[in-house]
Amino acid sequence: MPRAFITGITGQDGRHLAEFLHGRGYDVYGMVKGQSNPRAQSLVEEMPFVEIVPGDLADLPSLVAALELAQPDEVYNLGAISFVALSFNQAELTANITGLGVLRMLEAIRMIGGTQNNPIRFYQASSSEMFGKVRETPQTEGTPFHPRSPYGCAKVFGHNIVVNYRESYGLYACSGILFNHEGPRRGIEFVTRKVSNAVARIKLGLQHELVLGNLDAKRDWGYAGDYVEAMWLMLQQDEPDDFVIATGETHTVGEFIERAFAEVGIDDWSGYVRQDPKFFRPAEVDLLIGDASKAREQLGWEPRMAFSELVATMVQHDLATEAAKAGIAL
Ligand code: F7E
Repeated sequence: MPRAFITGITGQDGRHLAEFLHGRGYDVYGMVKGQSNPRAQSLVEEMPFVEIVPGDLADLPSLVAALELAQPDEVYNLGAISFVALSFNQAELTANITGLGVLRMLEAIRMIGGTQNNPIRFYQASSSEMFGKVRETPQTEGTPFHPRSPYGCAKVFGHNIVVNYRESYGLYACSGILFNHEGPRRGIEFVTRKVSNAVARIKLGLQHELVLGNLDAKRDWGYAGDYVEAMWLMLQQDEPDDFVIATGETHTVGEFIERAFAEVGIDDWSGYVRQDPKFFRPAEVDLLIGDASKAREQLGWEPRMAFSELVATMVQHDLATEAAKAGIAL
């Protein structure tokens, strides 16, 4: 059985990827940091097939030990401080984990290596946040980077060091430049899930207001379940390369809100939404829209879930979950 090692396994993408790889017959190892990590406990309950391995992206020896234990064929580095807003407050931590963590993982792979005929293949979770103040629209693999947050800066470092290790040491290392990808497993701090959850609670009478920041920012939102397949496809090619993964459609935060309220039959949502400067960022990424032609042509990858279905799926999931928690029959 092929063996996969995933950092960030307790996050949205980690869980989707673990499920996907398990379905393809992989033995799945997931790196979890810290002592008595509650997210690890819930992962074990949700996905008992995952073998938990201790390790921390801030600690190179722990990464070497984790790889020695897992003996993977494929390593997926999804671990990061991934919340852009937080990265402004914890810039050094973000640089260390989201940026230097990639370097440490690559070094650990060089040390363990895998066999010469079967070297470890490495996937890095690069991000559309690297494009930041975009230099061209839509963004492709060739678009210059102009990050707008400590998170974006750290991801640029991670991306460049992957290219450098590929060119310097011949590692099979790929970066997926993933645009925003969402779903019911998205953390509540991200705007889509914050909105879907609040809309569900407002519909159920459990909440009366939704407080947000910038409603004009535009994002290319896809479904996380579709995007993990692209990660895997990148590691099945003859040669390692980097790929943009996106839907090619962009929507404002305001449009997401509108669609989410419409899903529960509320057409005039203005009375429920308030803006607060505390949710605005020191520097914003105004517009993202990706061109995934290379992934379509070379990987045969396509996004399956459209924007309206994504919003509906998230709202319906949150309606069911919030109603069950509150003992409300739908
Ligand atoms: O913000 C605006 C906010 O936090 C989206 C991460 O997965 O995707 C994600 O980064 C937009 C921004 O995601 C609120 O200003 C308005 O313009 O959901 P988000 P993100 O920053 O785009 C990329 C590809 C990654 O790599 C990241 O790891 O929504 N916005 N009001 C708000 N955002 C939040 N979170 N909360 C608000 O109240």
